[in-house]
Amino acid sequence: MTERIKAALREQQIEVPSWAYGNSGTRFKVFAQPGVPRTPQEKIADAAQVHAVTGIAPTVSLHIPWDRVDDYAGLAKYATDLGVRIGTINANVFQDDDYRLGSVTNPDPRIRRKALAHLLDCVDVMDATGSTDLKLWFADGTNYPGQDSIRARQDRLAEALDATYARLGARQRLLLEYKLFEPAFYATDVPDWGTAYAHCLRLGERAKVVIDTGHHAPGTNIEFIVAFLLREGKLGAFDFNSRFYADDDLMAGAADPFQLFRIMVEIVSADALGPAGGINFMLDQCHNIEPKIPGQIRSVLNVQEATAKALLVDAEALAAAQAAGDVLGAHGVLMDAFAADVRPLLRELRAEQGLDPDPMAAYARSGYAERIAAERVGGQQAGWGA
Ligand code: LRH
Ligand code: MN
Repeated sequence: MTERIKAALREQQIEVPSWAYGNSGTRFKVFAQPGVPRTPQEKIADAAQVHAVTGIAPTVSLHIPWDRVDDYAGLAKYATDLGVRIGTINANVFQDDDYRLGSVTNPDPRIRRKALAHLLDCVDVMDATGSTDLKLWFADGTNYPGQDSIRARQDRLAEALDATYARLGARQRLLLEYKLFEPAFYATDVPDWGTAYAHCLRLGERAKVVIDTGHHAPGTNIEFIVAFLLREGKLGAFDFNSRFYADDDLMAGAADPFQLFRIMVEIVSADALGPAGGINFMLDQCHNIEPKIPGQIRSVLNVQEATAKALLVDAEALAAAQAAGDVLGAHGVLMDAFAADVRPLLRELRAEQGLDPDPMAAYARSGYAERIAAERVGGQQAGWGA
């Protein structure tokens, strides 16, 4: 049992977002922090620290233009020299004045062409970095009933998705992310998993859905969506974070560790944890007030702990209780696994991998935080540039 669990955990890979290392906040305030990166290279260097102490965060997602450079192949080399790889490329068609009424769904064909051009540019970036995943999240939507035709906007969206999908290389995937609301407050053009799923079905095999755990109405059973999309072979990735209210982008597992566990139970029971499962497990978070690199380390550990607990579920006993209609018995099997303290097992696993059993302590002892605070003086700290 323990060896099986350790073998599965050794395969686990979590992708961290470059933007988590930059300044972030809310409309009320973006708090600057000492040592925050000024360049994509410095963001990647910080992400490499997370992989160095956890051993399970080998890839970094980029966001274009936040991570724009002249030489993307050079940036990919810089990453591999630090022991990590560039992962998913995120397009950004939500921060230009032209996109006030939408990007690919905008009533104005000139603006739609501009937005599509950016999506295609992001595929060029993927060709240069060797990335296989293009992640598309659209802020597109309306604020007032009647503002635009819901149906016409779907036609425009489909047109842009078709053109982007047609541009992809054979090994490349399109990951479509949905979100219930914000920044649109009446109708969002990709508001829920059903809309994303329908577009991905039409597009083809290499179009998959992204589940951002902060993008649902309160009370949504996210593990149901996970189980359903897994069954359809249409789950491509997660944007893990947690929330108490809306798209709070807090640390994964911080607000609701039981939900993260239930999601990983669906992943493990579908044997979709390893790279062969084709699911990209990403973090999508903002460390508005807490130190960013330790925040990322804590988040990676939270996903690892939820996964270890999910791997502890006695699948045989669960199936037997479910088949027998033993409601409390079946529920109890899951709760036993959730109640388990997997931290000793994870410390042992890290020691066996030549890592410090306590990644947070290892990072604190490294002096990296003090070094970057001293070195990174002047220049423009990275942020969302909103
Ligand atoms: C939108 C979102 C999307 C990213 C952005 C950073 O809320 O989840 O995944 O592009 O955050
Ligand atoms: Mn997201």
